[in-house]
Amino acid sequence: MSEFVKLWAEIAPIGRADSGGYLRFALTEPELTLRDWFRGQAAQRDMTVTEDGNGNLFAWRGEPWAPGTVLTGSHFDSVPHGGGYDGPLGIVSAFLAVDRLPADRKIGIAAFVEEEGGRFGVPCLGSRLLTGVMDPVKAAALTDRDGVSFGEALGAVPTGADQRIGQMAAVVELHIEQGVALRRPVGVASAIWPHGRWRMDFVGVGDHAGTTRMTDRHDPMLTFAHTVLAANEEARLSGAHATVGRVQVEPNATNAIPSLVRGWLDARAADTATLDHLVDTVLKTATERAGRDGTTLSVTPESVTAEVSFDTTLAARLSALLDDAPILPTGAGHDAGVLSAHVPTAMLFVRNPTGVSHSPAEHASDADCEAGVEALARVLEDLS
Ligand code: HGY
Ligand code: MN
Ligand code: MN
Ligand code: MN
Repeated sequence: MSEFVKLWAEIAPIGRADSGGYLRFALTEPELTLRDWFRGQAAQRDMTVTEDGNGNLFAWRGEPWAPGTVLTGSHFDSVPHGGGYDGPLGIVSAFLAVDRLPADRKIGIAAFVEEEGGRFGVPCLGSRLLTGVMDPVKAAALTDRDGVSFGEALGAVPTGADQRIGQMAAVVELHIEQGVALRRPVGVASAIWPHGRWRMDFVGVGDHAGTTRMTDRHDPMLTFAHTVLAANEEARLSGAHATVGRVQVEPNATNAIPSLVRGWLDARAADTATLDHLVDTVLKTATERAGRDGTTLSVTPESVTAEVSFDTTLAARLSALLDDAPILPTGAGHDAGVLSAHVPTAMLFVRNPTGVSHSPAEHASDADCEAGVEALARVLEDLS
């Protein structure tokens, strides 16, 4: 049994649901258990563990935050019923890669908090706080579905920006591929598509489903439905990606016309102009439809992320180091994308045979994961 298979078996059961997917929400019991596992792995390697005041966890070989350190790692949290590789693969691979390095190399391994935004709604929350992109007070006030705030879950207002991230020599995040471009076990990221999330609140007039004439209704579900159709159509027309999820309906009864329907638009495109056009078109259509339905729409942009172009020299250097590994863009957001504005940053992707992610069906072969560990070790050795 390979070291990877052994370590992977240790975390695989943690937070797994009957669906086969994972419910590993930030700072909830399964993710806290993974954090304990992380501390155990660090202890086995005599690595120093630190937690910043933002909920991010680190293991250091050498002095914590020592200038010139190469930082790797990823996140533990998942989307609801997401796959087990998205995030944890980068952390397990990091510990195994460190085992292959000369003892004097300064390496940090990070487990960033709330990368998916699956609990508090804002993705890459930990890396945005660390780099000063997210206001700590605003972050503390974010709430989950049960009304618990991030500040309560963390036990304090986050401490926010830590300038020491700029002292790192480089950041390298290994991640399962979320798509089907790779024909080889490992690839190198070139860019992250511009993307963002927009919270849309459709407000209508709650009423009786059985006694209210159709002509008298102001039904936000109708406006919402037209918006979903518009998002799907415009994305198909422009080659972009649009999804409406995290839907809440109030009062969500069978026999009551809702008063509120809330949905989050997740929009992404290969370039900013296409993304802007997509979002403008969707919101214009939604507003026009609301006028017809006698409902109102309010839109809150959240975590809009500009295109990330990873350091091309670094990407080319790693591709060459990895026998001309393919260099490819991704439509998925990552902590590495946030960090890339502050440190020379690279991402390695491990092949995903079906491309499926954010689903219990997400999978990568043990052989490809082991190739990922080997590649990460070579990259960390080269950079450190
Ligand atoms: O949603 C994303 O782009 C990433 O998987 N967090
Ligand atoms: Mn993800
Ligand atoms: Mn991820
Ligand atoms: Mn158009």
